[in-house]
Amino acid sequence: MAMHGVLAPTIGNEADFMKWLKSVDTNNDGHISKEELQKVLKGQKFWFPGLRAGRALGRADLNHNGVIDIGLKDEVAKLKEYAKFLGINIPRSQE
Ligand SMILES: [Ca+2]
Repeated sequence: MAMHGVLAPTIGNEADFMKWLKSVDTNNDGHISKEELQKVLKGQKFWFPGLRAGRALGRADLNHNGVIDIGLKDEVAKLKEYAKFLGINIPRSQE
């Protein structure tokens, strides 16, 4: 995989990703809504955050309830895949 030096997005391990997901879930309801995802993308200066958030949901919302369920491994795995694809920064914990 090609690296882009300091601009390479960081994707932490499973625990880091779960921690990040919980920080994205600003109302702590155990789900990631399109709006919450959109906020993150906007914060990281992505273009078309609404469109991308919608796409992320389209890929990761496997049971079609309109949100990403943090408790569902498969939905979390799909979202992680898409986050990696987009290049979203997931802070790595310092160990
Ligand atoms: Ca879902």
